Amino acid sequence: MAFGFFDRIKDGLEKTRKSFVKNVESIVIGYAQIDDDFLDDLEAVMLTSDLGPKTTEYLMKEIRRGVTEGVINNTGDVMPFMEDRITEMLVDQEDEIILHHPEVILVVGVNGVGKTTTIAKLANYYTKEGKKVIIAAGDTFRAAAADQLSIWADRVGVPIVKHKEGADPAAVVYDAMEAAKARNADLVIVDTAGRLHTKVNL
Ligand SMILES: Nc1nc2c(ncn2[C@@H]2O[C@H](COP(=O)(O)OP(=O)(O)OP(=O)(O)O)[C@@H](O)[C@H]2O)c(=O)[nH]1
Ligand SMILES: [Mg+2]
Repeated sequence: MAFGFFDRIKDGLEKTRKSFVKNVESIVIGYAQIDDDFLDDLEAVMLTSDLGPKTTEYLMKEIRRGVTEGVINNTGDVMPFMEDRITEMLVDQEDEIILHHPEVILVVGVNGVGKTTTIAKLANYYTKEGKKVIIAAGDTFRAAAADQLSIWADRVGVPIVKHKEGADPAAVVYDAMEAAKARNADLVIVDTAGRLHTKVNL
């Protein structure tokens, strides 16, 4: 079988996963016991691996508790402990996200952080879950942004609502909501132009 598009996504994430695991393992090997330096290094790896400050803070709290309660006795116990905690967190998030009809996910963020790519992943995930998804090309600012999203929409097999470059993003979202209601869609995922907090006009 050809090395398909989803294999490439899986492969891409695999590299991130492997480097995270490798970095944790190298700290585990580097320290004979759990001390403050070990915990500091571990925290740094989590933050630089993009686990995010909230998740990192939660995991560090859990790990410290694990150490105090004697569940974690040496550095080798840390990785399995983290795996369990992370699995729990992911399972907890399996809850139904569609509370409104249609539900809207507005994806915002700094330029180039992966908004459009993440929308494709979300659209694929929820389509496979049996949800009816529509995506809205709310990034009318960057040339070719709507084309990029259209390619993803084709690959995933979901309809896209888009206007011309430079159009009012709110009008795109309005049309997407109308389309979602007319087609009885479950989920509208809205792409937006990348923006920095300093660009007031965006
Ligand atoms: N390694 C890796 N690369 C990613 C991931 N998500 C997106 N990318 C890449 O990052 C680059 C930017 O991704 P986009 O999805 O276009 O980012 P964006 O936030 O929509 O960008 P703007 O619309 O320009 O603000 C592309 O080359 C993607 O292939 C990811 O999870 N891992
Ligand atoms: Mg984008």
